[in-house]
Amino acid sequence: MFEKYLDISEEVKLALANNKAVVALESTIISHGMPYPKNVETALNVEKIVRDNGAIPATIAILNGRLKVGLSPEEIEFLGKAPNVQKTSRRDIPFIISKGLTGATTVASTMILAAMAGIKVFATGGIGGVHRGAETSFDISADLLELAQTDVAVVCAGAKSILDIALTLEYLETNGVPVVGYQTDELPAFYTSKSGFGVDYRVDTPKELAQALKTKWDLKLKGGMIVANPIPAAYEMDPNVINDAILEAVKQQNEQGVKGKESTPFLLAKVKELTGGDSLDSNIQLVYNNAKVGAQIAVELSKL
Ligand code: PSU
Ligand code: MN
Repeated sequence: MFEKYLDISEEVKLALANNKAVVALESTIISHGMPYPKNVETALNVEKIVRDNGAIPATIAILNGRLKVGLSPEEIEFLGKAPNVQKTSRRDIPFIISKGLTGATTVASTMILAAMAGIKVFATGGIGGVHRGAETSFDISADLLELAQTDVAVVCAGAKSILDIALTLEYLETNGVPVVGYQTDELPAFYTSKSGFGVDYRVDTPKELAQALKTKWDLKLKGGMIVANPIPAAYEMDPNVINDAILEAVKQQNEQGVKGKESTPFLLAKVKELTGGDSLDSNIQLVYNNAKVGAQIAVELSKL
C-alpha cells in the first residue's frame, strides 16, 4: 500500500535490488540544522563520503507531498534553500502528504521511510531524546519511540546535553533500544567525546556491529540501535564553552515558553548563536565521521 506514496531513486532501487550497501540520510539537518549554503555543501559531501566508503547514499525527505528516498543534488539544493519546509516527524507525515507540502524528515520519520524502502542503516548528527525538565514538560522526542519499533540502526555522535542524558538512557533501556559505543566505552555528547555516561555495549569493528544487527533482526527483536560514534578528537569543543551555552539556551527556552516541535530547533539555534561558528564546524565534522562509519556498517551488513 505505501508504495503508491513512495518514490525511490533509480540508483537506490538498483542498489537495494542487488543487495548493495545503502545508507539513509535525514533532511531536518539540511533545512533546520545548518544555514544555507553550508547545509547543501555538507549534505553533498556526506553523500560523497558514503560513496567513498563503498555504499550508496539515500537522502530522505518529503517533496511536494511525495515520500522521497534518494534525492538528486538539485533536490538537496531546493530543500536547503526553500522557505516553509516543515519539520516532519511521525505524526506529521500523513498531513504533509495530503496537503502536498515539503517536509524535512527527523530521525523518526527518516527511519520510517528508510524501513519502507528496505534500508537498514542511517547516519546523522544527533538524535532527539528526553529533555531537561521532562518530568514536568513531558518533552520526549518521538525519535526514541521510533528506535523502539522500527528496524533501522542510527549512527550518531551521541546525545547533546540540551537533553537530560540520564533520563534519555533510562527511557531507551525501558524500550529495549541498545546504545552501542563505537570504539568507546563512554557515550559521546555530540560536540565532545565524553558525557560521563557509559554505553550498554562497546563494539570495535563495523563487522561486529553488523553481526549484532543481523542477530537482533533474525530474532525478530524489533527496533533499531543507537551506534554512538564520538566526534574526532581534533574537532572536539571545550566542554565548558558548550555547557555554558546549553545552560543559557535552556534558560531562554523556559523564559520564552518554547514547547512542542519548536523546542529542539530553538535550543539548537541558540547554542549555535552562543558559540559562533565553532559549533557549526564541529557539527559538520562529526556528521562526516558518522557517514563514514555508517557506510562501513552497511557494507558489512550487506555481506551477511
Ligand atoms: N539533535 C541534533 N541535531 C538535529 C536534531 C536533533 O543535535 O538536527 C533534529 C533531528 O532531526 C531530530 C530532531 O530527529 O531534531 C528531534 O526533534 P524533536 O526533539 O522535536 O523530536
Ligand atoms: Mn520534543
